[in-house]
Amino acid sequence: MDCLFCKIINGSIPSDKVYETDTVLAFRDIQPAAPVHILIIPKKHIATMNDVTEQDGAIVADLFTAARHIAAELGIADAGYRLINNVNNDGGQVVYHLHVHLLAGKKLGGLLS
Ligand code: DGP
Repeated sequence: MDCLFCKIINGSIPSDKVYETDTVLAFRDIQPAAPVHILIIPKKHIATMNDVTEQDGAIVADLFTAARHIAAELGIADAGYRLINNVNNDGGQVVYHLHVHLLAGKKLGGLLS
């Protein structure tokens, strides 16, 4: 499959992994937008949030559970963090494998513009 994040999952492209389960992988973004910028992805290839089905409920829960574990492990849970999912072109999605951005490490500015 010609998917960048599937190649990171299968190890053919290296990544700086921070968390992994049977269903989820998390690694540092190569273009960090904050001092902490981690991508949390399902191991199942799902292109966008538009492709999530009712059968993927456990996977979506696993993404958010992973975020909680990572925040605790990195010591950022109390200070706070932001989770973002970009969908398609207007949402700013560049990689078409579902992912949640975890941003932290500074006071983040306003989101809506
Ligand atoms: P999005 O715009 O939501 O599709 O975000 C895609 C992110 O993926 C973007 O912040 C940069 C990151 N990225 C792109 N290529 C790579 C890569 O090869 N390795 C890592 N770690 N991150 C990547």
